[in-house]
Amino acid sequence: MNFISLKDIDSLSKWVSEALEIKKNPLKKKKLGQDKTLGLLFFNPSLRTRLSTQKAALNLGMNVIVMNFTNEGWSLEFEDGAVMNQGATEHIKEAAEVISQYCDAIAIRAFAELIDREKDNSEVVISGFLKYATVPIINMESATGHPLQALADAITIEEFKSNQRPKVVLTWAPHPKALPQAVPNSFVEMMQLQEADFVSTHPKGYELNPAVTKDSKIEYNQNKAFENADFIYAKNWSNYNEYGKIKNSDTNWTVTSEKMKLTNNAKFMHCLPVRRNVIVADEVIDSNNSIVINQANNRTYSAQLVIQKILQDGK
Ligand code: AN0
Ligand code: CP
Repeated sequence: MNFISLKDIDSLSKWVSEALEIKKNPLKKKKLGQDKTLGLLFFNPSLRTRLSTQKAALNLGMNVIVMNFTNEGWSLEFEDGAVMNQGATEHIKEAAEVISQYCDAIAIRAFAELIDREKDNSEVVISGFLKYATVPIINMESATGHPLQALADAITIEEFKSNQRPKVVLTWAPHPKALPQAVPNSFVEMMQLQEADFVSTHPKGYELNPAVTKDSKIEYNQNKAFENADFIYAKNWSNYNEYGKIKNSDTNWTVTSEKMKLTNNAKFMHCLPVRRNVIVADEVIDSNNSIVINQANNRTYSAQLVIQKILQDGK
């Protein structure tokens, strides 16, 4: 069993209730992972993913080893048949097989490079590990998705919703750096599995990959989208059509308390890290309606559920 995308979840509602059970008693399966090792490989920075996934594995009694490829570790070649006379020192073929001997599962973070859309869509790093590793692979944010985040978001919405069909709004907001589409992609895919009135709002031209959004609703007028919302989920992403470009930095898209007044007293969500007073005004993220800290807490239980399923699968 691998956990690569939302497609690996057979029933979201079942997974959410299982995660909420884990949350009630996180140490219940402390023996399940005894003498097993989880490897965490980072090709990009992290705070929550690194610590919550590690915490989840520890709750299951596992050992955890972490490797940063950002400034430690050899630079890897992913192309089969490459003549390796350039920068890369080691081929994914050896690297993945070797790491598989040390670990019972491998979790990987490898962001989109935002240069070549086809290359990012082909998920070079995750695909390389899937091809050559001999143990289960977990996605800790790849080029096109962040399913552990989306699962934590689903758990959080379940905990905070006050009606069976909440209005959930994904809103784009400005950011000074070009960011991947992974988080909004997985959020949209997760919302498509939920009973909800789901709307995305973003400037024209900021459409995500249509293969992801399919027929999900888009409202280009942010104020209109916010009307009667129960949840506002803010996130920046760079342009998908003009791939990786910043085409808009309009600060009118920042989530302010003025805009939150249009909602049905909505909860404010963001995956974090967030740029205050760029994505969201202090007054919103510091308000009682902000559930970003609860959301980050649920990262532990989404990871723990996934690791638990992988351990049980291997028995
Ligand atoms: C990353 C992103 O937008 O994909 C990670 C979010 C979890 N964010 C930044 O790089 C700021
Ligand atoms: N939300 C999230 O994945 O945070 P980190 O990038 O800090 O891991």
